[in-house]
Amino acid sequence: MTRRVWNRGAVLLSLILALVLMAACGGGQAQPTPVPEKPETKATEAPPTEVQVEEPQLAKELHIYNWSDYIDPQIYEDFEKEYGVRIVEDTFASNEELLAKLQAGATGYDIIVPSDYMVEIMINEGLLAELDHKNIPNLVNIDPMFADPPYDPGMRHCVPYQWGTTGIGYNTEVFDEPPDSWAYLFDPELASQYAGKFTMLNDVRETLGAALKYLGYSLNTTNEKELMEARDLLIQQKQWVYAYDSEQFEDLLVADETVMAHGWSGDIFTAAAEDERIWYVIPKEGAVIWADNLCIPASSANKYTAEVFINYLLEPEVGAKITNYTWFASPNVAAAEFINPEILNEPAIYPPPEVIEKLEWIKDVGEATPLYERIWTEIKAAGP
Ligand code: N2P
Repeated sequence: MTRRVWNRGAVLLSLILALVLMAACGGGQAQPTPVPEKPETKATEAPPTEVQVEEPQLAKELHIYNWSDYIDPQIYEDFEKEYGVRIVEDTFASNEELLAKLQAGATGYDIIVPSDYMVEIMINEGLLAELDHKNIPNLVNIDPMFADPPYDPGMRHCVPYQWGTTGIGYNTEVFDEPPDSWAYLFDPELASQYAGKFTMLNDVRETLGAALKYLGYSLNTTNEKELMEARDLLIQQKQWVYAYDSEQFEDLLVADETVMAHGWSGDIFTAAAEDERIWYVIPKEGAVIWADNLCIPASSANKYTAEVFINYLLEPEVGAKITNYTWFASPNVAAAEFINPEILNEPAIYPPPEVIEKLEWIKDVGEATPLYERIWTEIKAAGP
């Protein structure tokens, strides 16, 4: 639909300007300057310009590139029923996979879900569109704590979707005490006891990050010596690792293939919801805190529809539906009253301030990125 906006506004504006000028020049005294009722138009001149404003139409389909198991599929169906837009989902397993896809020129995606540090990288590479906030009035529902993230000030490009931590999922029947230290995964004496029985995330920053934390370093270090130490530790650990996996680690725990998993809070808690033997712990040395975000690639042809969908996801009930399915924490404050209290009151999902203090955000390591990548490739290629 095309809405025509005639230039009545312009006429009104000139009238107001004229009146303001009159008042200013005449010190309040009325001046006899005639104000034309409408601009004179000479016969040869073009008629007053029309401003044409495109009223956006909804696309028929929206393509979302998401992490696996990261939304209640019912939400896609409800959105289609309400808006007539079919959602097509494709999944990725790491931020680096998502970045590589976009860098390779993939253009079919309308919504992507990168984590914090990757948002910053993507903004710098010009891969993200700027959001039109007036199409997303439900932004008011975002917790002020998440509304001005350092990686995307003022949410200019993205809207926080879910947040959580990266820790250790485990089978409570196998452990007398919770494995609340990275030592369970890295100390040769401890880790060897669980040989072939634990997984590590298939993720350069997360897995190097866990090793760095165990060694007492920042998981954003650019110090080559520290990074080499972490590399050696991971190569040593490899003999006890069942698999590097970011999509099935929770299922492997439930299936008794493993007894421990380096993994994301919500994924472990969804497993715990179906198998009471499973639980999750944030290692005492500290761990990763992260937030994933809904962003629109600069290449999307359906930006308006993507914004309408993002706004829909921010509805309080819909926001709660997401968290009630994923068991990750929600940045949507208005959703809280609809969130399962078991989730809301779980300190391992919404950690208390003293735990949050020990957590570290992954940051873009800039020029050290190729070094991280090289180390990761070396680890993956190492025997056994
Ligand atoms: C969902 C994975 C969450 C991604 N299965 C953590 N950034």
